[in-house]
Amino acid sequence: MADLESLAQAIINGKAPVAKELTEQALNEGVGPGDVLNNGLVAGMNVVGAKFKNNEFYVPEVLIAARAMKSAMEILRPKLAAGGIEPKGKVAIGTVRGDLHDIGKNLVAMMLEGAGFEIADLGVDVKPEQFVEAVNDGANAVCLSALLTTTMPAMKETIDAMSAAGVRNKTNVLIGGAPVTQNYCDEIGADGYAPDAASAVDKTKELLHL
Ligand code: B1M
Repeated sequence: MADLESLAQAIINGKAPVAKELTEQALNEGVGPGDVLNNGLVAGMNVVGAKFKNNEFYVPEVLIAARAMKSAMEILRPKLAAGGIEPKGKVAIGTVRGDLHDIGKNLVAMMLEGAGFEIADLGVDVKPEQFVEAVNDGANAVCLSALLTTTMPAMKETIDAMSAAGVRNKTNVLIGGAPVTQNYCDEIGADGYAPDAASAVDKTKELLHL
C-alpha cells in the first residue's frame, strides 16, 4: 500500500534511495502523480523549509533533503508532464552579473521546485538581458541572488533593463542573498525580499496569489 507519509519522511531525512523507491511504488499502485508530488515530496520539503527557518535544520540537511527530492522528481517529472499537471508557475532564478556564488541560489531553486514551481535556473553571472529574456519566455517570477556588496547594484540594473525592455510589469522580481535587505528591495523597486530559501517560497506564493 502506497505510503505518502513515509515518502514525505524520506525526503525530510534525506534518504534518496528510499524516496525513489516509495515514489515508484506509489505510481505503480496507481496513486496520481499530482498526489505523490503534493502529499509526498512537497509535504516533506515544506517540513524541511519550516525546520530550516527555525534553525532546527542547517544547510547540509537541506541540501541532502533536496537531493532526495531531486532523485524522486526524476521518476515523477515525466508522469507529471504526461498527466498534464500544471506547475504552480514558472520562476527564473540566477545570481546577478559579476557574482559567482551559487550555493544559496541553488537552495532557493530546490525549495521552489519542491513547492511545485517550474524552475528556469539561469546560473551565475547572469546578465540583465538574460533575465529580460526569461520574462519573455514566460517567467511569472524572477529571483535575483547576490552575495557581494559590489554586485548588489546589478539587481537594480536588471530591474532597469526589464523596464527599458517594457517587460517589468509582466513579472514579479524577488531579491535575496546575505547582504540584501528589505530596505534595499524598497530602494530599487523590487517586488519582494526573502532572507532565506523557505521565505523565498512563501514570498513567491504571496506575490503570485497562491
Ligand atoms: Co565568497 N564572499 N567570494 N566565495 N563567500 C562571501 C560572500 C564573503 C561574505 C566572505 C567574507 O569576506 N567574509 C565576501 C563578501 C563580502 C561582501 O561583499 N560584503 C566574499 C568575497 C569577498 C568573495 C570574493 C570577492 C573573494 C576574492 O576572490 N577575493 C570572490 C568573489 C567571486 C565572485 O563572485 N565574483 C568570492 C568567491 C567565493 C568562492 C568561489 C570561493 C565560494 C563560492 C562557491 C559557490 O557559491 N559555488 C565563496 C563562498 C563559499 C563564500 C562564503 C564562505 C559562503 C557563501 C555561501 O554559500 N553561504 C561567504 C561567507 C559567508 O557567508 N560565511 C562568502 C551559504 C548559503 C546557503 O547562504 O548564499 O547567503 P547564502 O544564501 C541564503 C540566503 O542569503 C538566501 O537564501 C539562502 C538560503 O537560506 N538567498 C536568497 C540567497 N540567494 C537568494 C535569492 C533569493 C532569495 C533568497 O531570491 C528571491
